[in-house]
Amino acid sequence: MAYSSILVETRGRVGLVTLNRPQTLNALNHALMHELMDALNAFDKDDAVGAMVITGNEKAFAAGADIKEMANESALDMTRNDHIAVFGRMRTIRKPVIAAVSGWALGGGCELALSCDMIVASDTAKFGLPEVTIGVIPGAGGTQRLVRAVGKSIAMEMILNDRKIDAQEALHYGLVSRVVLVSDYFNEALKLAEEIAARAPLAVRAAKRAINHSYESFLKDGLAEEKQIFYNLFGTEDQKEGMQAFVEKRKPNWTGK
Ligand code: CO8
Repeated sequence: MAYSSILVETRGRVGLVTLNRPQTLNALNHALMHELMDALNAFDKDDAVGAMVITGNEKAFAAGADIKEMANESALDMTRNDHIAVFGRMRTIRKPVIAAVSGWALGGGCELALSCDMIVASDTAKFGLPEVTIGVIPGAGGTQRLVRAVGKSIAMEMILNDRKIDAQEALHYGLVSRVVLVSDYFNEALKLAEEIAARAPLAVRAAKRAINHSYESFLKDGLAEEKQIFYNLFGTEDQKEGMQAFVEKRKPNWTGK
C-alpha cells in the first residue's frame, strides 16, 4: 500500500510511523487512519520489529478527527460507515506502541495517543478533548480511557468544559510517562522503544496483554456506548452548527436542538 498521509520507516528494531498532514495539524481523516492501521499491522507481523512509535511534528501530534470531512454527515451515515471501527483496531496490535507527542493532541488525536501503550511528551504538548465545542463528544475512546488515565473529576472538566492540560499536568495525573524538552522528545520515545524491543519478545507481548486485560475490563461496553452516542449526535442541529462554525471560523450559536 502506498501511503500519502503518513511516513513509515524502521530504526533498528523499532517501527516508526509519522503522521504527515501538517497543513491540517495532522487532522485524522479516514485515509490517514486506514494507512496508520495498515502500517502498524505490518509492523506487528514483522519479526524484525519489537516495538513501534507513532509521532507527528513539533506543532501537532494530531488536532483531532478531520472536522471538514465529517461536518455534513448524518447520524445514519455515521452509524452505517462506522469510521471509528478503524480506531478500534489499535486494540488488536500485540507489540508495544509508544506515542511521541509534541504540540496539540486534541480530540481524536488525544484519543489516538490514549490508545497507545505509553505516551512520551515534549514540554510543549497540550492534551484536550474539545468535542463539545463543536457539538459532539469524544467518540474514539476518550470518555472511557481519559477517565482511567486522569481520574473522573479532571476528565469531566476536560470533556465537559474544554479544559486543556499541558505536559507537566499530564505527567502529574499519569496520562504520560515522561516529559522531556521538545528537542529531545522524539529521541526519548525512540530510545524507550529500542529498549523494549531488545527484551524477550514473547514476554513483552504477554505482559502487554495481561496489563490490557486489567485496564480493559468493562472498557468494551463503554466504547460501544460512547461510539453510538457520538454517531447519534450527528442527528442534532448543534452538531451541524458546531462543525460549520469551525469551518467558517466563527463562534457557534447553540439552539439545543
Ligand atoms: N479538522 C480539520 N481541519 C483542522 C483541524 C481538524 N480537527 N484542526 C485544525 N485544522 C486545520 C484548520 O482548519 C486550518 O486549516 P486552514 O489553514 O485551511 O484554515 C489548519 O488546520 C491550521 O489550524 P488553525 O488555523 O486553526 O491553527 P491554530 O494554531 O489557530 O489553532 C487549534 C490550533 C487550537 C488546534 C485549532 O486548529 C483547533 O481548535 N482545531 C480543532 C480541534 C478540535 O476540535 N478537535 C476535535 C475534532 S472532533 C474529534 O476529534 C472526534 C473524534 C472521534 C472520532 C471520529 C472518527 C470519524
